[in-house]
Parts: sequence; C-alpha cells; structure tokens
Amino acid sequence: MSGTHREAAGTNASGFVRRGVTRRGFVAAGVASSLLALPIGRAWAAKAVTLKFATNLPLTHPLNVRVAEAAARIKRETNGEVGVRIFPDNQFGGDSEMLELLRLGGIDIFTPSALVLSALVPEVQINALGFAFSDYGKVWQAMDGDLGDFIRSAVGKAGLHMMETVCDNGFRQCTTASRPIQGPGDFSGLSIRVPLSHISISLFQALSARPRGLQFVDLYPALREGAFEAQENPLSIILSSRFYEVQKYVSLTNHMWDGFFFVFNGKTWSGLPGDIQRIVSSAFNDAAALQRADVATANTRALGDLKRKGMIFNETDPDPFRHALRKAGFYAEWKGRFGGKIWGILEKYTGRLG
Ligand code: X2X
Repeated sequence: MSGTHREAAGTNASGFVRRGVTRRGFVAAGVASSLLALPIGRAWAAKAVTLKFATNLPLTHPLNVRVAEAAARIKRETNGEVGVRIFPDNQFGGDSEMLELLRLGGIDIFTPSALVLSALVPEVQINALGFAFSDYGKVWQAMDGDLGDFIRSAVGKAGLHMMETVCDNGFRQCTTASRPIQGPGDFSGLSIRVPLSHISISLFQALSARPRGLQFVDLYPALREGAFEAQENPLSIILSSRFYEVQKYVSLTNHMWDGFFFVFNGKTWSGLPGDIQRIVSSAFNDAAALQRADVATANTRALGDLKRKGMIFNETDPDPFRHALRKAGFYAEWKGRFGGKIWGILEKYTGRLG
C-alpha cells in the first residue's frame, strides 16, 4: 500500500474523506493537523481543532457510522471548537503505518484491534486468546471490567490513551478455498493469513497450520492470487471485504473474540482541556456502546448474505480444539507470557483454560 499515489482527497457532507489522498497531501495534512491537534495554552482558545481519525474499516462499517454521529455531537457540544475528520478504509496505508502515525501524532485517533495494537503493546492481545471466550456475556463482563482496565492501563504506559468502552469486531471465523474445518486435524498444513500478531501466529501453529501475518489492506489480492488457502475474520468483515469472491467455505470456529479500541495519541489527548476531554470521551464511549449492537446485527445478517453468495457453512465444537491446544502447550506458553495475575483475571470470565 505504501507508495500508492491517489487523487487528492475530498470531504463529503457527513465529514467522511472520500477515497484517495496524495502522499504530498497526506504529509501536508499530517503536519498541519499534528500542529492543530496539539493546542498549546492560549492557542487552544484561538482556533478550532480538527482531530484526524483513521481506521482500516470500510465507510459503511457500523464503527464508522457511529463515529460520524459522535463527530457531529462533539462539534455541536464544543460550539465548533473540535472537529473530527474521518479517514476510513486504510487511507493512510495499512495498520502498521496507521499505528506508527498514531504514535508520532500524524493521526490523532486510530481504532486498532488488540491484534494490531499488540505490535506496540503486547499485553493487549490477552483478549484474543484462542477459544477463551464462549459468549458475548463473558466478553463484555471482562472488557467492561478488570480485564479492560488492565488493557487500558497497558496502553497508557505506552504513551497512548484508550477510551473506556471498546467496540466489537466479532468472533473470528475461518474461511478456506479448499476444505471445511471440522476439527483441529483439518488445520494441518493449511496456509492461513492472520493479522500481524504473535498470538494469532501462535494459535494456528499450535494447531499445526502454516500461519503468516499480513496487513488487512493486502488481504483480498493475496487471497485472489492464491497466496493463502485460508483467512479468519468475523462474518461482517468477510462480507464487506467480498471474501466470498475468493473463498468457498466458512467454518464457524468462533476461535477468538476480537474488538476495536478507540486509541488517542497521548500528546493529543493530554493537550485537550478537561471539559473537551469529557465531551470527546462521552461521545466516543457512547458510539462504542451503540456500535456493539450494530455489529452483532451485522454479523447475524452476514451469515444469510454469505450463504446467498454461495459460501458453504459448517458449525464446529470448540472442545476438541481446546484439547489440542492444551496438548500442544499453547495455554501454558501464554500463561507464562502474561503472568499468573492477569491470567487469573482472564480465567474469572473464561473458566479454567490451561
Ligand atoms: O486484520 C484483520 O483481520 C482485522 C480487520 O480483523 C483486524 O483489524 C484485526
């Protein structure tokens, strides 16, 4: 994706940036907004601030729809002082580029999954442990409780600021071009794309597959060219990314719950006056809560849509997969990596894993 030159960006009525931004335009915008987004003392009162929000999700994804509503609410409640400009669909390159821009202040807000954010903050991938969560009830108890607190604290120590309410991506499902996944043995030798996260690689290696990390922005062409037999994502992402054009089977493995976090550049956040911080966090936290219901509906609807697009579905039983992971030492390895204290917090919600 890097090096891609595209026509200059424009902004439509709802504040979305249409596809395309020249790298020259991007650099200029990056410099301008990083100055704008860092209000200093009186300069803050002198001019409106525009926060740059970037995401790897398509324009129509529920997360972007709810963020557009939050942007309008923030503009209204700050009397026009704070705007949020939305850059959907990997406008600034892939997740790695957006993560680096967030760290440096080239963008002010990014919504990485823990799988992406783990490149900067490895501890956050604890919510993505394979076959850990069995249902949404346990997920939200954990993420709105002390597991979410642990994750947010780790993000803060990395110099970033994370909103309290996390968004949903969904339970991840496996798709393949070649065969359904009925049990752990079906993963043997399977070349599968995973996000650039250690825990994803580790999970599928423990199941004897051949996982490789690839940025989401590059996934569709990689599947089309047969670089991978398989990938794994929630159903709404499989639908919106048109993976039904390049994959045949959907195996409902529910092998990992995945979310999206609203993460701010630390200096941007600390540069906002307290009353503005309260308005911004309230709007984004409410957007995240609304987005959860939207994504649950979207994932349910996507199942029917994908069947109508010709994909072949099968259900699976998680127990044989958990047993295979225990036997391979996967849970013991990650308990050692995360440490007993946070592992104990996780098992409060998942039940005993290792
Ligand atoms: O990269 C992926 O597979 C995605 C879109 O689910 C994430 O952002 C982790």
